Amino acid sequence: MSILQKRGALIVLEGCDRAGKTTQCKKLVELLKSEGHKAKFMNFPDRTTQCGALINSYLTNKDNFTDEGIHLLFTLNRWEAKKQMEQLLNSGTSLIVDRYSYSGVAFSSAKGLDMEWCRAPEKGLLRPDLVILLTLTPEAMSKRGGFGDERYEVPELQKRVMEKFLQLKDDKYWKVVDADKTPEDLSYDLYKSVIDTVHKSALSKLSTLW
Ligand code: Z5A
Ligand code: MG
Repeated sequence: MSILQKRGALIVLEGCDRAGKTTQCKKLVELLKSEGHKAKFMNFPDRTTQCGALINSYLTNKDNFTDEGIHLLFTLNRWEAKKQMEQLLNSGTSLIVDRYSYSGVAFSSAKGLDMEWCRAPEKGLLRPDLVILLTLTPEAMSKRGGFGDERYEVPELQKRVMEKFLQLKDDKYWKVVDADKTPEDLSYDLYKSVIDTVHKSALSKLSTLW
């Protein structure tokens, strides 16, 4: 008799700068682990790879690329992680991922690139089981302190990016959540959807974008 290996869920958090994506991803991993689930935090861009180092030097204004060039580097940064993600998911580890292809398409198209062109190189990457889009009103955002020094941390661009996220939203597997809560209240809210997705995805097949 074969024993069915349950797979892990691929869960992505997206949203604007300072919405609390990193904080929540890490809290969700802790909560899953505390209930006996295998879970791992991942983030994009992953600045630790060679490609990620180029992205980092672009974001911190030390280097420059064309809009098309940096778009493809962000995509490559996800392609280089695909195999490892697949192996972890198939061995039963849920991945809680801080930004993914949707940031790639939203940021590049907000800068003026054609959205279909931006989507094309993401085709074939793993499709998340759940995407949580964290939103903040401009008032709530202003309470979180000033923008940092990175290239994209300007209000006009962040506003256009949020419009692009809403265009990419697919109601079948997206959930939009107002992030203007304490970190504890927010993770309590998110955990319900996360655990539900972990249970639902366990016996389904992984699929790919788009
Ligand atoms: N980018 C792209 O163009 N193409 C791509 O394909 C990808 C990304 C993947 C760097 O991303 C840039 O790369 C990003 C998009 C672009 N540019 N922008 N903007 P990143 O992920 O490295 O950085 P970020 O997401 O923009 O910023 P962030 O500061 O990491 O935001 P966050 O993760 O959402 O927030 P946080 O670190 O959890 O919290 C921010 C602060 O708020 C911190 O002081 C916390 O203590 C505080 N905080 C967190 N939660 C709360 C709550 N609930 N209440 C009050 N205060 C809170
Ligand atoms: Mg972050």
